[in-house]
Amino acid sequence: MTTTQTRPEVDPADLFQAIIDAEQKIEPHDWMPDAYRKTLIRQIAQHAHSEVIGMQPEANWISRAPTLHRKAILMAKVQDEAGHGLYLYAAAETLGITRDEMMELLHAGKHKYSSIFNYPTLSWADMGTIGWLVDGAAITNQVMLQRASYGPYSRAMVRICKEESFHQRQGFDILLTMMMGGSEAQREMVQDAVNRWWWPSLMMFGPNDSESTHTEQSMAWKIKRVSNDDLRQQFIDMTVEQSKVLGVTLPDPDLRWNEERGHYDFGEIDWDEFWAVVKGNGPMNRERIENKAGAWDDGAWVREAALAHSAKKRRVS
Ligand code: FAQ
Repeated sequence: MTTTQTRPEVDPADLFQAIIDAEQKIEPHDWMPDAYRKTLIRQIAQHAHSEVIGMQPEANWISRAPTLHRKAILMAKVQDEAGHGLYLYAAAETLGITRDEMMELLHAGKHKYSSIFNYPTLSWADMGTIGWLVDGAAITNQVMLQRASYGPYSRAMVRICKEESFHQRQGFDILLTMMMGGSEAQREMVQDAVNRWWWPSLMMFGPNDSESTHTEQSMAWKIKRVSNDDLRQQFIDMTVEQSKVLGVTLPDPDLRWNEERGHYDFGEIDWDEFWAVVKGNGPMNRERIENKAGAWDDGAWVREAALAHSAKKRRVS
């Protein structure tokens, strides 16, 4: 004789929370709250756009790299950033948004990208400084994202972090070479670049925790694991020590070790500048978006040809 057993109904919201609590991953076909999906699309798309727009400031120096060796490394780095964009766009697509939609939103100014890429690259020392400070800040933030609760994002971040740490090292190496073996003019160039990039790098971590709209909820969902302020402090503590090895001065007179806190104290960030850049009024915002949208339009025929080719292949097989 068989008995019919009714399984107790599992509330999908409870299952979602149980997966998060158990430190397991949410996967594309799992039920998820709409706000979780929206937050991920916002953050991952913004991150993907940053990687791709971030190619522009460095591409500016590929044709002017001082040696063939440096040129090859810089080209590889810029290509890596395109690859990071691809992993991230693919991760965002698993949440139900298309790549075309993300591009449209970016080009229309409705999607953000990191504030840092709206500053100009004025000398070769900027290439070293971007690697050291910008990739350094990016990796400080991204190490925690490897443990993000959304599986495709977390797995993309594991691959990206491996490459970012190489990027940071190559930047430091450019600066060390200029500082140790360079002329006085080259050392001044490094100091000037560090003066310009230091504060914008600190802004990459986002507003102070008290002003951050998303941190609390994103941490509850285990998308973010560490707050903006804690990551910024971690970055400063690490970077001050590295600046001593390089022999550069960080442009903050309030920077000093606080024995009691066990951290470096630092000066006030210019949040007016940050929000102006985020809202589209930084030195390079217009140019960056114009270049990006122009490249998208110029590449339309490539996308059309690729799609036509794959449609034909499907018909043949
Ligand atoms: N720029 O509530 P929160 C790289 C916005 S990749 C512009 O704290 P959340 C590699 C934020 O979207 C660099 N906007 O936000 C590379 C929100 O506005 P919304 C990119 C910013 O998301 C190196 C509002 O402010 N990395 O560098 C910025 O919890 C070299 C309130 O902020 C990532 O995207 C900003 N800096 O925390 C490539 C990492 N900060 O969206 C080439 C992933 C905040 O409501 C060369 N993202 N906002 O309109 C994250 O970890 C987070 O999204 C944060 C912001 C930490 C960026």
